[in-house]
Amino acid sequence: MAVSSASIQQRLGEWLSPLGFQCDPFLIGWYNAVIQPCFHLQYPDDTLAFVVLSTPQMFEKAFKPFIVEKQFSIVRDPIDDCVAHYFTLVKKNFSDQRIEAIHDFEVLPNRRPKVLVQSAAHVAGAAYYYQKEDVQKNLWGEKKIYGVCIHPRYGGWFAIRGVLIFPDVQVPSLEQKLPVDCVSTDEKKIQLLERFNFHWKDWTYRDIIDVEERYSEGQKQYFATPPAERLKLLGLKSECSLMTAGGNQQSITHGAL
Ligand code: B12
Repeated sequence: MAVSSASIQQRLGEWLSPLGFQCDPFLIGWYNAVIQPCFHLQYPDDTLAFVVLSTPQMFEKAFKPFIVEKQFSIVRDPIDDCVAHYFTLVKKNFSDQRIEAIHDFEVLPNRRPKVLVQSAAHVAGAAYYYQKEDVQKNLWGEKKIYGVCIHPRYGGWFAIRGVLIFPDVQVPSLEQKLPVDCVSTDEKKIQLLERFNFHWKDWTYRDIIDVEERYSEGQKQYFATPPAERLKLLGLKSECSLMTAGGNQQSITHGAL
């Protein structure tokens, strides 16, 4: 199809950047090349996709207006519903293109995540995915150590909300952008992985590098509050269907993102 990835990226940016989202392109083949076959996305290698991150600004620019407007139609986690709402608007705006959206919280019938958003962010060059294997010494033996993405501008103060796939757009010539290896020493990488795995509640892994922007105190407070009390915190009534938040079998529920 005669559309360029640059023009799609521009259109997506026009829609999503003012709302505090960042979109970076990648090819399905790049993603499938680094992960196990059981997680592969079933599209041809040259298929265009975008990974969507929420920056610290998303809370004010997209989430709060969404909550004011839609508080009584929330059926799951408010943040997840908010992102789903904006993905739906994007799809409507791109009515000339087929788009398949996969959210970070979606799972397959076998409970595996539908998309590994950290690997997607890494291959798209959006945020470096630091894993146990990035450290020379193995300090943790057989212990499971979760990996974490660090953004060159926001450190750990962001989340990876999902991918938008354009199944009808093949771009074999797309140039791969490498992620910035901003946590450069082994010592810092160890510190990062230890903080993310064992002390994530104190937020400090997010400041492993100097950052341009962090979550506001209000945003931190929101994420630190139990789901049932979150709307009250925003100055809204809490009698809506937040009761159901987190109870969905097709999704994974998280705390602070
Ligand atoms: C399940 C899940 C959890 C589980 C298990 C964690 C895990 N990583 O497995 C639990 C509940 C414990 C959890 C907790 C948290 N989580 Co969590 N979690 C997820 C979720 C939904 C899926 C992760 C998963 O199961 N991955 C499957 C495993 C197999 O993937 P993997 O380890 O990356 O392995 C692949 C790579 O190694 C790849 N690979 C191999 N070689 C190479 C080489 C290269 C170069 C690359 C790129 C890839 C690659 O191949 C493997 C697969 O075959 C993701 C969102 C998503 N959809 O991805 C969020 C996510 C990872 N979580 C996130 C966060 C923030 C948290 C918490 C801080 C939040 C919280 N309040 O609970 C805590 C912190 C961890 C902790 N200390 O407990 C963020 C991380 C953001 C970031 N900056 O990286 C994510 C991305 C959610 C988001 N929307 O942003 N989480």
